[in-house]
Amino acid sequence: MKRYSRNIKNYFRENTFRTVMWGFGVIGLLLFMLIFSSIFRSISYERGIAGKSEEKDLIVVGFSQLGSESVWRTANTASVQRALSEEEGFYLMTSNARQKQENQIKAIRNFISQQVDYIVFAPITSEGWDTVLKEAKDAGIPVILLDRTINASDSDLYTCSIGTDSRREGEWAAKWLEMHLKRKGMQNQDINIVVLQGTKGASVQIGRTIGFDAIADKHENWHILEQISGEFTTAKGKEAMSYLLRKYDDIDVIVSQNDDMTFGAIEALDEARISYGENGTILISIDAVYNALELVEKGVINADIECNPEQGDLLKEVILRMEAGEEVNKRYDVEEMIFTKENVSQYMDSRTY
Ligand code: GYE
Repeated sequence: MKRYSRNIKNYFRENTFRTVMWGFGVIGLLLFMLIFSSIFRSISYERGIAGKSEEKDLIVVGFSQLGSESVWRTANTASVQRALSEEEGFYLMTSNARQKQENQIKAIRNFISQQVDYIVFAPITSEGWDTVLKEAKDAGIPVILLDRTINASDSDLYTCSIGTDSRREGEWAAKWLEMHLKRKGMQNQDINIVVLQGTKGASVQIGRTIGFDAIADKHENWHILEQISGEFTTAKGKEAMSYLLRKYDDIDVIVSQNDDMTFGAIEALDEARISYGENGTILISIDAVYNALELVEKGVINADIECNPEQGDLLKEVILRMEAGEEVNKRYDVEEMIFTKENVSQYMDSRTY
Protein backbone atom coordinates (compact mmCIF):
# COMPACT_ATOMS: atom_id res chain seq x y z
CA MET A 1 0.00 0.00 0.00
CA LYS A 2 2.80 2.29 1.00
CA ARG A 3 4.81 1.38 -2.07
CA TYR A 4 1.80 1.85 -4.20
CA SER A 5 1.04 5.29 -2.89
CA ARG A 6 4.71 6.30 -3.22
CA ASN A 7 4.59 5.17 -6.85
CA ILE A 8 1.49 7.19 -7.44
CA LYS A 9 3.08 10.22 -5.77
CA ASN A 10 6.22 9.80 -7.91
CA TYR A 11 4.08 9.35 -10.93
CA PHE A 12 2.25 12.60 -10.26
CA ARG A 13 5.40 14.40 -9.26
CA GLU A 14 7.12 13.40 -12.47
CA ASN A 15 4.10 14.12 -14.57
CA THR A 16 3.51 17.51 -13.00
CA PHE A 17 7.17 18.31 -13.60
CA ARG A 18 6.88 17.23 -17.22
CA THR A 19 3.65 19.17 -17.74
CA VAL A 20 5.16 22.32 -16.25
CA MET A 21 8.26 21.98 -18.41
CA TRP A 22 6.13 21.46 -21.48
CA GLY A 23 4.05 24.51 -20.53
CA PHE A 24 7.17 26.65 -20.21
CA GLY A 25 8.41 25.33 -23.51
CA VAL A 26 5.20 26.12 -25.35
CA ILE A 27 4.87 29.58 -23.78
CA GLY A 28 8.52 30.31 -24.55
CA LEU A 29 8.06 29.24 -28.14
CA LEU A 30 4.95 31.40 -28.50
CA LEU A 31 6.72 34.40 -26.99
CA PHE A 32 9.67 33.90 -29.29
CA MET A 33 7.39 33.71 -32.34
CA LEU A 34 5.51 36.81 -31.23
CA ILE A 35 8.61 38.91 -30.66
CA PHE A 36 10.26 37.67 -33.82
CA SER A 37 7.21 38.34 -35.98
CA SER A 38 6.68 41.86 -34.64
CA ILE A 39 10.36 42.74 -35.10
CA PHE A 40 10.21 41.29 -38.56
CA ARG A 41 6.98 43.15 -39.33
CA SER A 42 8.33 46.51 -38.21
CA ILE A 43 11.59 46.00 -40.08
CA SER A 44 9.81 45.05 -43.26
CA TYR A 45 7.28 47.91 -42.81
CA GLU A 46 10.05 50.48 -42.46
CA ARG A 47 11.93 48.87 -45.30
CA GLY A 48 8.69 49.09 -47.27
CA ILE A 49 8.63 52.86 -46.94
CA ALA A 50 12.33 53.59 -46.92
CA GLY A 51 13.08 50.90 -49.47
CA LYS A 52 10.42 52.06 -51.83
CA SER A 53 11.39 55.70 -51.56
CA GLU A 54 15.10 55.00 -51.81
CA GLU A 55 14.74 52.64 -54.70
CA LYS A 56 12.91 55.26 -56.72
CA ASP A 57 14.42 58.23 -54.94
CA LEU A 58 11.00 59.44 -53.80
CA ILE A 59 10.40 62.27 -51.33
CA VAL A 60 8.50 60.82 -48.36
CA VAL A 61 5.71 63.07 -47.05
CA GLY A 62 3.40 62.36 -44.11
CA PHE A 63 0.15 64.31 -44.44
CA SER A 64 -2.29 64.56 -41.55
CA GLN A 65 -5.64 65.77 -42.86
CA LEU A 66 -8.04 66.92 -40.15
CA GLY A 67 -11.11 65.08 -41.38
CA SER A 68 -13.65 64.83 -44.17
CA GLU A 69 -16.39 67.13 -42.90
CA SER A 70 -17.05 69.06 -46.10
CA VAL A 71 -16.95 69.03 -49.90
CA TRP A 72 -14.12 71.54 -49.58
CA ARG A 73 -12.09 69.15 -47.42
CA THR A 74 -12.46 66.29 -49.90
CA ALA A 75 -11.23 68.59 -52.67
CA ASN A 76 -8.30 69.71 -50.51
CA THR A 77 -7.22 66.11 -49.82
CA ALA A 78 -7.57 65.21 -53.50
CA SER A 79 -5.49 68.23 -54.51
CA VAL A 80 -2.61 67.16 -52.25
CA GLN A 81 -2.81 63.54 -53.43
CA ARG A 82 -2.79 64.63 -57.06
CA ALA A 83 0.18 66.94 -56.62
CA LEU A 84 2.31 64.63 -54.45
CA SER A 85 1.90 61.52 -56.57
CA GLU A 86 4.51 58.88 -57.24
CA GLU A 87 4.84 60.06 -60.83
CA GLU A 88 5.76 63.45 -59.44
CA GLY A 89 8.46 61.89 -57.28
CA PHE A 90 6.64 61.61 -53.94
CA TYR A 91 5.72 58.86 -51.53
CA LEU A 92 2.69 60.27 -49.73
CA MET A 93 1.17 58.85 -46.55
CA THR A 94 -2.20 60.41 -45.76
CA SER A 95 -3.88 60.04 -42.40
CA ASN A 96 -7.43 61.22 -41.63
CA ALA A 97 -7.82 62.57 -38.06
CA ARG A 98 -11.63 62.52 -38.10
CA GLN A 99 -11.96 65.89 -36.37
CA LYS A 100 -9.80 64.95 -33.39
CA GLN A 101 -6.64 66.82 -32.49
CA GLU A 102 -5.33 63.81 -30.55
CA ASN A 103 -5.49 61.74 -33.75
CA GLN A 104 -3.49 64.39 -35.58
CA ILE A 105 -0.87 64.41 -32.84
CA LYS A 106 -0.68 60.61 -33.02
CA ALA A 107 -0.31 60.72 -36.80
CA ILE A 108 2.47 63.31 -36.57
CA ARG A 109 4.31 61.18 -33.96
CA ASN A 110 3.93 58.21 -36.24
CA PHE A 111 5.44 60.17 -39.14
CA ILE A 112 8.32 61.21 -36.88
CA SER A 113 9.06 57.63 -35.89
CA GLN A 114 9.00 56.61 -39.54
CA GLN A 115 11.49 59.38 -40.29
CA VAL A 116 9.58 60.88 -43.19
CA ASP A 117 11.25 63.70 -45.14
CA TYR A 118 8.43 66.22 -44.55
CA ILE A 119 5.38 66.48 -42.33
CA VAL A 120 2.37 68.37 -43.67
CA PHE A 121 -0.73 68.91 -41.60
CA ALA A 122 -4.02 70.83 -41.65
CA PRO A 123 -4.49 71.74 -37.98
CA ILE A 124 -8.04 71.24 -36.75
CA THR A 125 -7.71 74.03 -34.15
CA SER A 126 -5.05 76.63 -33.59
CA GLU A 127 -3.89 75.82 -30.04
CA GLY A 128 -1.97 72.92 -28.52
CA TRP A 129 0.72 71.97 -31.03
CA ASP A 130 3.95 73.05 -29.30
CA THR A 131 4.98 69.71 -27.81
CA VAL A 132 4.59 67.58 -30.91
CA LEU A 133 6.18 70.25 -33.11
CA LYS A 134 9.20 70.34 -30.80
CA GLU A 135 9.46 66.58 -31.24
CA ALA A 136 9.44 67.01 -35.04
CA LYS A 137 12.04 69.74 -34.79
CA ASP A 138 14.29 67.59 -32.59
CA ALA A 139 13.99 64.82 -35.17
CA GLY A 140 15.05 67.32 -37.86
CA ILE A 141 11.86 66.93 -39.89
CA PRO A 142 10.51 70.12 -41.50
CA VAL A 143 6.80 70.79 -40.91
CA ILE A 144 4.50 72.61 -43.33
CA LEU A 145 1.05 73.82 -42.25
CA LEU A 146 -1.66 73.47 -44.86
CA ASP A 147 -5.04 75.23 -45.02
CA ARG A 148 -5.37 76.35 -41.37
CA THR A 149 -2.76 77.96 -39.15
CA ILE A 150 -1.71 77.63 -35.51
CA ASN A 151 -0.77 79.68 -32.53
CA ALA A 152 2.72 78.43 -31.73
CA SER A 153 4.92 79.72 -28.92
CA ASP A 154 7.71 79.97 -31.47
CA SER A 155 7.08 80.32 -35.19
CA ASP A 156 10.34 78.44 -35.83
CA LEU A 157 8.46 75.28 -34.84
CA TYR A 158 7.22 75.05 -38.44
CA THR A 159 8.88 75.96 -41.69
CA CYS A 160 6.00 77.68 -43.43
CA SER A 161 2.24 77.73 -43.93
CA ILE A 162 0.11 77.55 -47.06
CA GLY A 163 -3.56 78.44 -47.06
CA THR A 164 -6.26 80.99 -47.53
CA ASP A 165 -6.68 84.39 -45.93
CA SER A 166 -9.65 83.68 -43.68
CA ARG A 167 -9.77 87.16 -42.23
CA ARG A 168 -10.03 88.60 -45.72
CA GLU A 169 -12.81 86.09 -46.51
CA GLY A 170 -14.79 87.42 -43.54
CA GLU A 171 -14.12 91.00 -44.61
CA TRP A 172 -15.21 90.27 -48.16
CA ALA A 173 -18.48 88.79 -46.88
CA ALA A 174 -19.16 92.02 -44.98
CA LYS A 175 -18.03 94.28 -47.82
CA TRP A 176 -20.29 92.49 -50.26
CA LEU A 177 -23.17 93.02 -47.81
CA GLU A 178 -22.34 96.74 -47.52
CA MET A 179 -22.41 97.06 -51.28
CA HIS A 180 -25.60 95.04 -51.68
CA LEU A 181 -27.52 97.05 -49.07
CA LYS A 182 -26.39 100.27 -50.68
CA ARG A 183 -27.49 99.09 -54.08
CA LYS A 184 -30.92 98.22 -52.68
CA GLY A 185 -31.13 101.57 -50.86
CA MET A 186 -31.21 99.73 -47.52
CA GLN A 187 -27.94 101.05 -46.11
CA ASN A 188 -29.65 102.97 -43.32
CA GLN A 189 -32.17 100.32 -42.30
CA ASP A 190 -31.77 98.10 -39.25
CA ILE A 191 -30.24 94.81 -40.41
CA ASN A 192 -30.40 91.67 -38.26
CA ILE A 193 -27.64 89.19 -38.90
CA VAL A 194 -26.96 85.65 -37.69
CA VAL A 195 -23.66 83.85 -38.28
CA LEU A 196 -23.10 80.10 -38.64
CA GLN A 197 -19.55 79.57 -37.53
CA GLY A 198 -17.20 76.70 -38.33
CA THR A 199 -15.35 74.51 -35.84
CA LYS A 200 -14.72 76.57 -32.69
CA GLY A 201 -11.07 77.42 -32.23
CA ALA A 202 -10.12 76.68 -35.84
CA SER A 203 -7.96 79.46 -37.27
CA VAL A 204 -10.41 79.92 -40.14
CA GLN A 205 -13.39 80.23 -37.79
CA ILE A 206 -11.49 82.85 -35.81
CA GLY A 207 -10.23 84.69 -38.90
CA ARG A 208 -13.58 84.80 -40.69
CA THR A 209 -15.29 86.02 -37.53
CA ILE A 210 -12.71 88.76 -36.88
CA GLY A 211 -12.84 89.87 -40.51
CA PHE A 212 -16.63 90.09 -40.65
CA ASP A 213 -16.98 91.69 -37.21
CA ALA A 214 -14.41 94.37 -37.98
CA ILE A 215 -16.60 95.74 -40.75
CA ALA A 216 -19.93 95.04 -39.04
CA ASP A 217 -18.72 97.14 -36.09
CA LYS A 218 -18.59 100.18 -38.32
CA HIS A 219 -22.33 99.96 -38.97
CA GLU A 220 -24.52 100.94 -36.05
CA ASN A 221 -27.58 99.63 -37.85
CA TRP A 222 -26.11 96.10 -38.30
CA HIS A 223 -27.13 93.90 -35.40
CA ILE A 224 -25.45 90.53 -35.02
CA LEU A 225 -28.16 88.62 -33.14
CA GLU A 226 -26.09 85.50 -32.57
CA GLN A 227 -23.03 83.62 -33.81
CA ILE A 228 -23.37 79.87 -33.38
CA SER A 229 -21.25 76.90 -34.43
CA GLY A 230 -22.42 74.54 -37.15
CA GLU A 231 -19.03 72.79 -37.11
CA PHE A 232 -18.61 73.14 -40.88
CA THR A 233 -21.10 70.32 -41.57
CA THR A 234 -24.51 70.22 -43.27
CA ALA A 235 -26.19 68.37 -40.40
CA LYS A 236 -24.94 70.74 -37.71
CA GLY A 237 -25.58 73.74 -39.94
CA LYS A 238 -29.20 72.68 -40.26
CA GLU A 239 -29.50 72.11 -36.53
CA ALA A 240 -28.02 75.51 -35.73
CA MET A 241 -30.21 77.27 -38.29
CA SER A 242 -33.40 75.57 -37.03
CA TYR A 243 -32.52 76.75 -33.54
CA LEU A 244 -31.97 80.33 -34.74
CA LEU A 245 -35.25 80.32 -36.69
CA ARG A 246 -37.15 79.21 -33.60
CA LYS A 247 -35.49 81.95 -31.56
CA TYR A 248 -35.66 84.92 -33.95
CA ASP A 249 -38.38 85.84 -36.41
CA ASP A 250 -36.67 88.86 -37.90
CA ILE A 251 -33.43 87.59 -39.46
CA ASP A 252 -32.41 89.64 -42.51
CA VAL A 253 -29.01 88.11 -43.27
CA ILE A 254 -27.45 84.69 -42.74
CA VAL A 255 -23.67 84.51 -42.98
CA SER A 256 -22.46 80.94 -43.15
CA GLN A 257 -18.76 80.25 -42.78
CA ASN A 258 -18.88 77.37 -45.28
CA ASP A 259 -21.07 75.93 -48.04
CA ASP A 260 -21.92 72.68 -46.26
CA MET A 261 -23.53 74.63 -43.40
CA THR A 262 -25.31 76.77 -45.99
CA PHE A 263 -26.84 73.62 -47.50
CA GLY A 264 -28.05 72.69 -44.01
CA ALA A 265 -29.39 76.21 -43.39
CA ILE A 266 -31.33 76.01 -46.65
CA GLU A 267 -32.99 72.77 -45.49
CA ALA A 268 -33.97 74.46 -42.21
CA LEU A 269 -35.33 77.51 -44.05
CA ASP A 270 -37.35 75.27 -46.38
CA GLU A 271 -38.82 73.38 -43.44
CA ALA A 272 -39.75 76.68 -41.77
CA ARG A 273 -41.17 77.93 -45.10
CA ILE A 274 -39.02 81.02 -45.09
CA SER A 275 -37.86 82.43 -48.41
CA TYR A 276 -34.22 83.33 -48.99
CA GLY A 277 -31.77 84.45 -51.63
CA GLU A 278 -32.96 87.03 -54.14
CA ASN A 279 -36.48 86.78 -52.78
CA GLY A 280 -35.94 86.85 -49.06
CA THR A 281 -33.37 86.44 -46.31
CA ILE A 282 -29.94 87.30 -47.68
CA LEU A 283 -27.62 84.28 -47.79
CA ILE A 284 -23.86 84.77 -47.81
CA SER A 285 -21.64 81.71 -47.92
CA ILE A 286 -17.93 80.87 -48.03
CA ASP A 287 -16.04 78.17 -50.02
CA ALA A 288 -17.70 78.29 -53.48
CA VAL A 289 -17.90 74.57 -54.27
CA TYR A 290 -19.71 73.58 -57.46
CA ASN A 291 -23.09 72.77 -55.86
CA ALA A 292 -23.10 76.12 -54.11
CA LEU A 293 -22.15 77.97 -57.30
CA GLU A 294 -25.18 76.38 -58.96
CA LEU A 295 -27.29 77.93 -56.21
CA VAL A 296 -25.56 81.28 -56.73
CA GLU A 297 -26.45 81.01 -60.43
CA LYS A 298 -30.10 80.42 -59.48
CA GLY A 299 -30.13 83.37 -57.08
CA VAL A 300 -30.63 81.10 -54.06
CA ILE A 301 -27.31 82.05 -52.45
CA ASN A 302 -26.68 85.80 -52.88
CA ALA A 303 -22.90 85.72 -52.68
CA ASP A 304 -20.25 83.07 -52.19
CA ILE A 305 -16.74 84.02 -51.11
CA GLU A 306 -14.24 81.64 -52.59
CA CYS A 307 -11.99 79.64 -50.33
CA ASN A 308 -9.63 77.77 -52.59
CA PRO A 309 -8.91 74.12 -51.60
CA GLU A 310 -6.51 73.53 -54.52
CA GLN A 311 -3.36 73.89 -52.48
CA GLY A 312 -1.48 70.78 -53.63
CA ASP A 313 0.52 72.37 -56.45
CA LEU A 314 1.75 75.19 -54.26
CA LEU A 315 2.68 72.64 -51.58
CA LYS A 316 4.64 70.64 -54.14
CA GLU A 317 6.45 73.75 -55.33
CA VAL A 318 7.42 74.69 -51.77
CA ILE A 319 8.73 71.19 -51.00
CA LEU A 320 10.74 71.10 -54.22
CA ARG A 321 12.27 74.45 -53.34
CA MET A 322 13.26 73.11 -49.94
CA GLU A 323 14.71 70.03 -51.60
CA ALA A 324 16.85 72.31 -53.74
CA GLY A 325 18.05 74.06 -50.59
CA GLU A 326 16.31 77.33 -51.51
CA GLU A 327 14.76 79.74 -49.01
CA VAL A 328 10.99 79.61 -48.73
CA ASN A 329 8.53 82.24 -47.53
CA LYS A 330 6.94 81.87 -44.12
CA ARG A 331 3.48 82.27 -45.63
CA TYR A 332 1.80 81.46 -48.96
CA ASP A 333 -1.79 82.52 -49.71
CA VAL A 334 -3.80 80.93 -52.51
CA GLU A 335 -5.87 83.16 -54.80
CA GLU A 336 -9.59 83.71 -54.28
CA MET A 337 -12.56 85.75 -55.51
CA ILE A 338 -16.24 86.55 -54.88
CA PHE A 339 -19.01 84.85 -56.84
CA THR A 340 -22.42 86.42 -57.44
CA LYS A 341 -25.14 85.81 -60.01
CA GLU A 342 -23.50 88.39 -62.27
CA ASN A 343 -20.16 86.62 -62.72
CA VAL A 344 -20.64 82.98 -61.69
CA SER A 345 -21.64 81.34 -65.00
CA GLN A 346 -18.28 81.84 -66.67
CA TYR A 347 -16.53 79.90 -63.86
CA MET A 348 -18.87 76.91 -63.62
CA ASP A 349 -17.27 74.78 -66.34
CA SER A 350 -13.83 74.81 -64.79
CA ARG A 351 -15.10 73.98 -61.29
CA THR A 352 -14.09 70.40 -60.52
CA TYR A 353 -15.21 70.11 -56.90
O1 GYE B 1 -14.02 76.48 -45.44
C1 GYE B 1 -14.57 74.32 -44.74
C2 GYE B 1 -13.74 73.24 -44.20
O2 GYE B 1 -10.36 75.11 -43.24
C3 GYE B 1 -10.74 76.58 -45.00
O3 GYE B 1 -12.74 73.89 -43.49
C4 GYE B 1 -11.09 75.30 -44.38
C5 GYE B 1 -12.54 75.15 -44.06
C6 GYE B 1 -13.50 75.24 -45.21
O4 GYE B 1 -14.35 72.20 -43.69
O5 GYE B 1 -15.48 73.95 -45.71
